[in-house]
Amino acid sequence: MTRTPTPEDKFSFGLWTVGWNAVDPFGTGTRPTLDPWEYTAKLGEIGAWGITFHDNDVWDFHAGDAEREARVTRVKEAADAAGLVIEMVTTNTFTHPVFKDGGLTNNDRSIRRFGLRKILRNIDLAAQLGAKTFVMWGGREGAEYDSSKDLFAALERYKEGLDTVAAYIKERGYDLRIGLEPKPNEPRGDIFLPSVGHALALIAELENGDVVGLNPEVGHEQMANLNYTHALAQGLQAGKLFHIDLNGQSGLKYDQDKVFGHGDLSSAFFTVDLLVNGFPNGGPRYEGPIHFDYKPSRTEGMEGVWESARANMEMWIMLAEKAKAFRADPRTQELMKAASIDQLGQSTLAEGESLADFLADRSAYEDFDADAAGEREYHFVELYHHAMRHLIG
Ligand SMILES: [Mn+2]
Repeated sequence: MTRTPTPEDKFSFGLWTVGWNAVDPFGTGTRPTLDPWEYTAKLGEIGAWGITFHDNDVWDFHAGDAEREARVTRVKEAADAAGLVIEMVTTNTFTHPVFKDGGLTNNDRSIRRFGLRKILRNIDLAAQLGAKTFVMWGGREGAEYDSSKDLFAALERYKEGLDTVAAYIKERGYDLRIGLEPKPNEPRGDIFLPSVGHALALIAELENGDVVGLNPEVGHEQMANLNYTHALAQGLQAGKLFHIDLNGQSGLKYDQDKVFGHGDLSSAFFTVDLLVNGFPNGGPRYEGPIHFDYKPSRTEGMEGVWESARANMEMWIMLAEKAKAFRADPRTQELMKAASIDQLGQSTLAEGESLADFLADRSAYEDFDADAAGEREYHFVELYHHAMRHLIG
């Protein structure tokens, strides 16, 4: 490890990440399953700052109130003992067969009402445990067959469900915000809200959208062949980047959930560059947890589980150091200037310039030498290559 993680790094892990026993559609588990408080204690030992969980990572779907309470208490005590915060809580509306056609968008109205109640119970728990974010990943909200859904009604029910949860948070006065987690497919053939852009569009239509934002995941955007750093930027621009899920993905495949940076390393570098250094011309910043949503590969035993958990944090630390050095380098600043990145921060019309002024400005159009401007240099390749010098030089 380059240096030891500190609480200031705000590294957090889902209990389901290190807790995955590696069952997949083709094989049984390859690792033992520990109790959630054991994973909690160990995450504290390796330097995490926080933990997150789904309801059913801690207690069984069929558990009664007493068992639920007892198991939550044990996790909370383990977190307190290890100095960990519980920064996010989320609901499992995907494992039990009742949710095979989704929770909020299930064709069966009684299942939608059940799903919504399951979510609201966890809102109370999240607030009680001091979590600030409530992630909603609608993994089963979708379809395999286009004939199976009234798509308009499904999107209306999605809105209704989200608005109901958001209204509940506001009515109770909880200091909690919802983070929607887009994903294009898997486990459904097509999942609703497949990308950050789709989620932002639906959030804009909500009555209580002020407490609803995003939890974008690296692999989920990359599975749709989209640029994760661009997704974060648009979330920030909309004031909606409430939480992040970092992991690694190697191109257009199944959801690999590899260690952060183990996949598209240069994309991970620019993700960290944005999160650590911010936009070059200033703008909104992400101040939330550095949350890892990865899975230790099925080939790994328990030693590999903890090696891979540490690898996520070390990857962040290494990339953050390199990203800071890259931006602080005078040569980088010179190349950014040569690329006119500073000009992109200036408004296209001048302050107070009217449309009439703009139309009267002959230098903007009539006298503008487009051929000469078309010959200008940007040095974008050299600037990117300079980043690579910092990354691997
Ligand atoms: Mn994933």
